[in-house]
Amino acid sequence: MANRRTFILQSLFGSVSVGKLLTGKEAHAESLTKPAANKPLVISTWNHGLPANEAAWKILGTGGRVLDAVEAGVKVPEADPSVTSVGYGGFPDRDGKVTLDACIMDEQGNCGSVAFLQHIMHPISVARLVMEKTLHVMLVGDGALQFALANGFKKQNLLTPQAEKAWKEWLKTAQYKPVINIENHDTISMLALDASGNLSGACTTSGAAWKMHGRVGDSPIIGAGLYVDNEVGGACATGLGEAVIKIVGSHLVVELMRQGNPPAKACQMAVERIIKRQKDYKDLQVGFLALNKQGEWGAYSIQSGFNFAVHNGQENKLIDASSFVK
Ligand code: SD4
Repeated sequence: MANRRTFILQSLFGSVSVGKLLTGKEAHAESLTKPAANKPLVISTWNHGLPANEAAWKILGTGGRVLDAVEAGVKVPEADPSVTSVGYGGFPDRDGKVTLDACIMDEQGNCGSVAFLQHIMHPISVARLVMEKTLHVMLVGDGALQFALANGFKKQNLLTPQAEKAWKEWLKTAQYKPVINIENHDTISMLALDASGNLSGACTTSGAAWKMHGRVGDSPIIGAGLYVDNEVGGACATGLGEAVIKIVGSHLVVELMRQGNPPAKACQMAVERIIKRQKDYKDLQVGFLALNKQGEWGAYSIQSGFNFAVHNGQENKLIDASSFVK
């Protein structure tokens, strides 16, 4: 994370909603002045969104299915041991167990999810199989593991020496407090739009580091960590899952876009909903990222420091989200 900020570029789009509350009318007027958005397009959360977008683009940019693109994209940080908030190498819970949450949603509104899954490096692919091969939306814990193993996934130790060392360090005080923008919660959430205007999304995480054993966050909850409606757009979340679940955040952002709000404004309104409800908002981070059917995107977070990666075929760059607390 030390070099996160050195990579950050502020784009024209990113500066649209910086530092002021826009009324619905103003935000709409601003969105009309934006240049025509490109399709296809892929966006994802945090620094690890850059390599994830590259992998997604290989499929999206060559006319592949948008669902395949988002799955391939988020598999990159899932397999990267240096990303300590997703998949292999993710920080464990307070008992030293790496437990993973993931979900995926396609352009037809189909969705699949796994939660509290252990020992499987690619929970996103298990979530996709839940969607495609079962009558259910969500499998958790041992049931999800059995399903994965029955479908050819390999059981692996996901606790890397680095994550184990960090956990043992944490055990010395064993104090649980989510740390804003620090590695203990940096989910990858990805949204993509293909050339013909179809949307899909994926979200995968090891959740909050040092969480209680059995804790599930927003990331595998359809409507909280991710939501895609092919008529309108998609949205996804990062940050403290409990705060996102309480407002069913991603579904809220999509519904706000349905009412005519541009993506950045819809994300901002959802953050303001959290701020209104959570007296302790100064101590927590939540960021929303959204993409509409026209290829317009936007983001907003409670605290500064949330960034996201946008790949439009010409460039793949990191952008700072605007935030409520400057
Ligand atoms: C969770 N929302 O488990 C996830 C963590 C996260 O950025 O998003 N981190 O609460």
